[in-house]
Amino acid sequence: MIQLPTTFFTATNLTSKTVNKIQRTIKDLTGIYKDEAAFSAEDTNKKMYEVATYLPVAEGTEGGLFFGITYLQPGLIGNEYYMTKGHFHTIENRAEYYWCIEGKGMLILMDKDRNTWGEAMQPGSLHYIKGFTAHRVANTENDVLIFGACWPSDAGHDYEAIAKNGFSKRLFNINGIPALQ
Ligand code: S6P
Ligand code: ZN
Repeated sequence: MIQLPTTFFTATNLTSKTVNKIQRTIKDLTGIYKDEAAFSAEDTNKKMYEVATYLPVAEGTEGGLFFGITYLQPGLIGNEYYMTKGHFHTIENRAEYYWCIEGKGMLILMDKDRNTWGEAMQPGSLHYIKGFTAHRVANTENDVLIFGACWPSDAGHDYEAIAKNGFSKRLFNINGIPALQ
């Protein structure tokens, strides 16, 4: 991770007719949270996050780049923060950049040997996610967390491995402090 000046990326909106928007609700995170009782007490139609993407070439095109901004709501399910589903790339060696625009959170990373670690996200933090590394973001504060992403257009998303086996560590809110354990 390197720290950029916070004025480096200030855009929080992508407006163009070529921008797609994906919305994920709590239901889309089924099976991911540890506290199943807390999960089933939630309104599963509530919005968890939105992703605005600019896809200038067809998905799967070799050599192109995609760009996206994720808007992740604040909240807890049990003691676990609202977070993205997380994925490896289908072409596993494909890398990606994330950078934090607004809010605070934790980028949770896991390699193929299931070693898991976190990088704190705050405005201006730039994160290089190397290939073969699963990535997920948790919102650790009370405001919306907004972060940008840029990834190869042929990377693809493999959600299955994470949906099945999860990350080897979870990020819990322990007395108000994020703890990866
Ligand atoms: C795409 C990039 C992001 C995520 C987004 C939502 O490679 O990593 O745009 O798609 O942050 O996360 P997820 O895990 O639901 O795709
Ligand atoms: Zn990715």
